[in-house]
Amino acid sequence: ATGPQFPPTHHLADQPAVAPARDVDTFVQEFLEELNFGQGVPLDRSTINHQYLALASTVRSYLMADWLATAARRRAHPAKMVGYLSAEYLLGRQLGNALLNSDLEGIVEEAMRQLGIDLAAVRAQEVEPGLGNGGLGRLAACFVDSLATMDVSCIGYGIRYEYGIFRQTFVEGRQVEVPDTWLALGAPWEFRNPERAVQVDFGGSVESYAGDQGRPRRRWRPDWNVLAVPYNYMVPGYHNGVANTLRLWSAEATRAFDLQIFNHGDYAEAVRAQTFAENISKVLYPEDSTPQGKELRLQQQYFFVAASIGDYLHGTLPEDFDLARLPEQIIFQLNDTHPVIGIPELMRLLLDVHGMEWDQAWAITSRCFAYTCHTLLPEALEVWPVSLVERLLPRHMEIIFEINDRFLAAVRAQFPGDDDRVRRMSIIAEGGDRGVRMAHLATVAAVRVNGVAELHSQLLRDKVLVDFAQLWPEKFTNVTNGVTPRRFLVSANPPLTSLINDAIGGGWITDLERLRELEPYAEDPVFRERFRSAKRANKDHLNSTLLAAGTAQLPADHMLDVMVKRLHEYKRQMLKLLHIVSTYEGVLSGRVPAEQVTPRTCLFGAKAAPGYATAKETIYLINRVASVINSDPKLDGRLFVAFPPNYNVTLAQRLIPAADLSEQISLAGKEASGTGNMKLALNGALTIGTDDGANVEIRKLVGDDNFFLFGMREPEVAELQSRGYHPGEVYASNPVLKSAIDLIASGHFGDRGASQALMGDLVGNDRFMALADFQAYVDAQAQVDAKFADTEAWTRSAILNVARSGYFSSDRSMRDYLDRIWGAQVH
Ligand code: 73E
Repeated sequence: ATGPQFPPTHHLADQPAVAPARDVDTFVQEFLEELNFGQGVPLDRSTINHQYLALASTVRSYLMADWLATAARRRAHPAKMVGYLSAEYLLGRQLGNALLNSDLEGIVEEAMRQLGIDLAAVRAQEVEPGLGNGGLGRLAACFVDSLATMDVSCIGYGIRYEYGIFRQTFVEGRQVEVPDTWLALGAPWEFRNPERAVQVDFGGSVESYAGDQGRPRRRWRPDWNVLAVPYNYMVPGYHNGVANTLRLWSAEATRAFDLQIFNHGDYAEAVRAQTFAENISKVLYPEDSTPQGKELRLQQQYFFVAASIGDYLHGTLPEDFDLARLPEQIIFQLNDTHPVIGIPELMRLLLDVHGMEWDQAWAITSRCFAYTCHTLLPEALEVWPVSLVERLLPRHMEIIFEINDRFLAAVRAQFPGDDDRVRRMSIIAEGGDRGVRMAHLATVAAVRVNGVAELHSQLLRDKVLVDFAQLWPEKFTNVTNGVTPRRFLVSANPPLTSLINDAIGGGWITDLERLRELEPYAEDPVFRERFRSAKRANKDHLNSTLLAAGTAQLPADHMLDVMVKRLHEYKRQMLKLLHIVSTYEGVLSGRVPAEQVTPRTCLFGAKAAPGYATAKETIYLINRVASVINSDPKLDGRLFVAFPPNYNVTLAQRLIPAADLSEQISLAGKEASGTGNMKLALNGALTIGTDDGANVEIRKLVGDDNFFLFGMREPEVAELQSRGYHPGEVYASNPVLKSAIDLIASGHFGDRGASQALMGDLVGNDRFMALADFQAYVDAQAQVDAKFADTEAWTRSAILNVARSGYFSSDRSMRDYLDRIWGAQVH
């Protein structure tokens, strides 16, 4: 048997946990105890790190009673639970969030003041757990926050990467990646629980044997395994006494590590084998939206999903649970295709471990999963080579083939003679290298398939998964993404939060649509002035952060124009750069007098996947353009380009509240949703954006007067693509564009070779049609400038952006998942 074995639990008398008293004196005492007995130092010898670890442990002990009580309550009143399966959780710092949600901020500030401890410095000591790449991982973190705040029974399952997303540094303008050693100085938020470790098997072969009444059955004979050790994190709800669990798995060698090929009873080899096992959770793959097809990546996926499903079935459910009722107890939400191998895994457990027949196992499995797709880029869809799956997970490959056979039989029955349709829909991509199309497997098994914004869900139905939508129209639905207002407004933006609270009270924090009540204040000149002063305070705060990081300061009177997101061609950082360079070139050539340039600071934040050459060249170019523009006196200080390194959640929380303009300029039809767009609008930035992803919904809600729309719409993009797109013609026919590109290619910003190569690719290929949208973008930026010149009009629009962004709370997203997908009940 490969199922995990748990030691017996001894049921002692129920003893509710008691939290320490919520007063400053008690907190000081608890903190000093943690410092002395937990860290082993007296206050006067303690470093900032000691203080951070002690403070985190103290805050954690206040949350502990909630955590235990929530778990006990859920055991006593079992409701359908959400098992959120995600390979990434981009959590951001924990201390601030724990203080906010537990309402301990005031007590802690006073306690630290009394002890003479610099709370800001202590908070800055925390290294955020960067266990994700970008939007997909941050979305998972927002969702678990909202579920805790809404008191929905949820466990988040994922991977405790020893190294999260790399730390980005710039060396002479080029991105250099540094390993993220987030665990090095201590990990005060996690609870390791080795007793609930789950063995995860790999490799080997499958054999037949005679089961009950001589029935032929199959069984997996794996040839190596690792131990998945859970680390539990609390997920506190906002001011509601709830704390859910996030369970992240770490790979360790099993005690009797029997990887035969590595271990021949030789001690040194055995130790090496241990390292081999630990490799599985060693590092987060740093590619966002481009699967690497690496064996280790598939190992990671199976590792965390097998551990999670095993943990739920054999560790969380009561021992005598009737698995026929599994779909009433749990819904596993698949965050993209990364956890989709969980589908054949549940089938395997039901068939091979629990002895069910296929039809019964499938009836259960096909009601336990729902699938969220996050992309439209064909190259982002995961396809695993059949040969690899066969080698690593032979029994799963058999099960996938069987699922496919039965599925294709149903397709043939519905569409007789339509062989082409059968080929298109098959889970197995045929041809030289056969592959498993994970999105197809997910769609076949899931109760629901959702996209992440209205346009994206529409395109899924009409294009990417059109055959499936014809077969099962009722399976397809939309849930537009959202963001947690606790982290991205209350915590990140105290000046705006208190302004809002003064105007409409605090109910909006858990009911974000109530921000609508701010609408009338857009007409109040006193409120507008206070709104501007909140923005200024946020800019000052951002400046102090940039100063500490050794990055250039932002001039106070500039428009702060931000583009923060992963570096990807489809997001079109190059389009923004072309606008910057054309503004500069206009001044250089005398076409535009410097005094007509609106004072702006264009701020970029972006990591490039380490293997993504074009993205890295773009970063290098942005940095070179920045250094020339920032020091050219001809611009009269009116245009600055800032590119602080290592954009992450912590920096996002500083930057977003300070922004005036939000750049959301992806090629229409490519950005599934975006969530930075929501955070920026919610913090009062106006958007300049294409009709893409959630921009469509933002514009509808905030109104055309408060949004700068430009560029081709998705159908026009498709039309141009099919007609044949020739960027060289656009280049030749637009003199402003041509001058900007020529200036770059001339080597004006250094490294002529690199510049020419990048511009050559742009003029020759331009896969994401930046040139086609250039003029429309420049025109829209002129409208931005005109509006910014009218301070009162701009502020009015900014306030309306805040007031009308309540829809983008992840609380609303969670309600939509509950209504449209999970059918689970709140409470
Ligand atoms: O549009 C975003 C979306 O807002 C999309 O690109 C992103 O997910 C966000 C949340 O829904 C996304 N990330 C990935 N695919 N889509 C991805 C794929 C592979 C590895 C890591 C991330």
